[in-house]
Amino acid sequence: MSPRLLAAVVCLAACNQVFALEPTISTDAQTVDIDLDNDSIADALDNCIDAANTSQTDEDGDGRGDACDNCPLIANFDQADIGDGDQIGDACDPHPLGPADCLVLFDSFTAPDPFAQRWQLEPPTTTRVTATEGSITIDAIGVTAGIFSQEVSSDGDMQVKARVLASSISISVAAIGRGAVSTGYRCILNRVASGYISNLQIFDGVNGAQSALNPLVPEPVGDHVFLRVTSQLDVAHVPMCRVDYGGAVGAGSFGSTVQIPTGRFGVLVGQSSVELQAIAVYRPSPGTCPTTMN
Ligand SMILES: [Ca+2]
Ligand SMILES: [Ca+2]
Ligand SMILES: [Ca+2]
Ligand SMILES: [Ca+2]
Repeated sequence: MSPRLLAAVVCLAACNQVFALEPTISTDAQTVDIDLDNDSIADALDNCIDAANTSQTDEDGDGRGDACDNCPLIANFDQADIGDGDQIGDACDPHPLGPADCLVLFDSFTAPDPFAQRWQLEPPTTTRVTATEGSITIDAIGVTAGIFSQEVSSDGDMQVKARVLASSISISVAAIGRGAVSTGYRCILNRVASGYISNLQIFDGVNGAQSALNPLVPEPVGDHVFLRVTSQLDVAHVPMCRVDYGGAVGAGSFGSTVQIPTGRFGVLVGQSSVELQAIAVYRPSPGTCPTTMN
């Protein structure tokens, strides 16, 4: 064997070790990191393969990222949208059998900075609202305080995921007009200091507080509540309220037609401290849905 050939054989045996090279000769497609939406998350790991979402946030923990989840606040693993095919999942669709709806506002409060652009404080000068990464805390011990959206719809459905921090609570999900918060309508969840839900009230600017909705079975409340107010198009704008807490659900509708406000939706808290984790607002969809704020 010539000296040159001997050197080549030795190198073939040892060069990979000398240069710490890995034997990576493969063009197999399975070894290539495909990233269709170019968000730096490989499709094999991406919870939205066709929507750029580097943050991968998944508010409801159902494996679908918020950016592509057809119900971002409700775990719906099957993503079923059988009723009307409007891309709003059956589990959260204000009108699951039609007409079509749009998601016009979704905020999981991942960034404090845009908060001031999307939400107004109530009252405007309150210091009881604190925006942090991932949540909004409303400290309303001794006062009433809250947040309201910019105008997003003249009719719609608001869904709120919250965590109660204090033992007593009055939390409202509301749709209001441009004027005072007494306009429009509210669904009010009351909880007494013993830690039991007392009732779910409805309130509108014309009739004031109405009787409690369907009686709620008293039971200890978990840390989390899910509140929802819906204006039902199919029954002449009679709003509905719904609350899910622990293992129980309370729901009911207003007794009469309520004047539809101009389109701000919000949350008011009284005598309690509440952490808002995410809010979604839907509206009926004549035409193209706007870009969602999130
Ligand atoms: Ca993605
Ligand atoms: Ca999800
Ligand atoms: Ca979902
Ligand atoms: Ca739907």
